[in-house]
Amino acid sequence: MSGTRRRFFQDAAIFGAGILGISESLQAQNEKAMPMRLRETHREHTLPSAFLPMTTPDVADLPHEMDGAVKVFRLDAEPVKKKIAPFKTIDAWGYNGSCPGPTIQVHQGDRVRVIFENRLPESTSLHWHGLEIPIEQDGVPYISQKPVAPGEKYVYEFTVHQEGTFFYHAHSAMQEMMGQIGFFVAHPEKDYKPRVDHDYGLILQEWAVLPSNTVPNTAAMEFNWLTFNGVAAPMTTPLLTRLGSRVRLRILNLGMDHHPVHLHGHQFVVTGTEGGRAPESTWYPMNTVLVGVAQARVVEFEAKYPGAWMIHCHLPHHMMNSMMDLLRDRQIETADQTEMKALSQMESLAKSVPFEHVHHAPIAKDAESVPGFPQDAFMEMGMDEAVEKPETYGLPKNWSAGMMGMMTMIRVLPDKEYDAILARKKVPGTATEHHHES
Ligand SMILES: [Cu+2]
Repeated sequence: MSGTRRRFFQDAAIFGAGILGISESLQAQNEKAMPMRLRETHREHTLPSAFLPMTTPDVADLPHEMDGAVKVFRLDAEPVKKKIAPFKTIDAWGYNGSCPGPTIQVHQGDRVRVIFENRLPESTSLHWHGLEIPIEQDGVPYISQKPVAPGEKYVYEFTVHQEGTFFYHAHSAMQEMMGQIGFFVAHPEKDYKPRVDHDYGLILQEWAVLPSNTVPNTAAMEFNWLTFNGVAAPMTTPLLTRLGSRVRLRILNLGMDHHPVHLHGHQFVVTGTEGGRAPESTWYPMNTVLVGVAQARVVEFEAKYPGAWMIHCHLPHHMMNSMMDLLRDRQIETADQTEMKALSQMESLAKSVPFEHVHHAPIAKDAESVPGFPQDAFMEMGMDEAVEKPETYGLPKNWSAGMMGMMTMIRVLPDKEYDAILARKKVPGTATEHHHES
């Protein structure tokens, strides 16, 4: 098949049009009308498969060594001090100093060995969620193995014949709620079509941590801290995308609630689940996807519209940070206060945290006379400087006052702005720098 003809078939498939119905001249018009970035993407489709790793913002990848043809990973379960907001650090449990644990990325067909060490004060194990592997690798205490005692090692080894978004976690309920989970992504032997330019992963977790406490209450049914990849907004690192690129988002949930995750300004299709890639005939447009407990949802979309677009759980209580941590026993008082009193209280609290700024949206002159007031007034806290990083460069002043809880943003940036942020990142090739140049 000639190069032109191959591209024609691929483009026709990408546009979802009947191959026989498209003439070469119409195809040429389509290419002319496409933004430059999309045209580049199409060209990449004809190249041999280049590996585009997933980026897990705020969580590192787990490196591996090779032992012959076996990929060898080392995972240590251990307690982790985790800063989930500028004014809140909790005592979580995780792996290799990280909560959630570091992301494991392999390829379909890989032989994988995980040398696991338990540095927790109690027994544990590792379960490979969604993987079709022999029963003795399933990581369930007493059923498929003896629990791994504190100080002990255990070696898991299996061949990954699937592709998709999987995860590892302790197979002990309370340990799961202490944070013992991490991504296990199996990239397909042959690239998915259409290919994407950006691939991001988010792990959804919830925590019940009382004010002045640091240890999550794993038996609680009400949660006051909601995180993406172990941090609450505005500490979540924005996802950078190039205008005109195709984006994949893998969203993984392990907690007590199902989370309806909503994307602003764009429609997406669900291209996969925790079971792997979904056939294209099942894709339909949506912008809110319910990610149930123990599920993964993989969505893809074209980043068509420039801007800083929110992605967040839409449960109202999951779009908040726990003010109780700041206000403690004064919280009830605050709801009954005049504007001046509430404001001065917030300002003095902000200084102790430290925030560099307290945002205060205007209220009506007669606000105090309206039953129900205040609701969200006084609660917004700007902390732009406290959470500043290259990925937040160029956002409007006080942007952080609008970001709380299980929330992050996708920044759709024209090339010049995208490249300017990449240039600000000190160590290229890590964190969210993942654009593949070819
Ligand atoms: Cu939620």
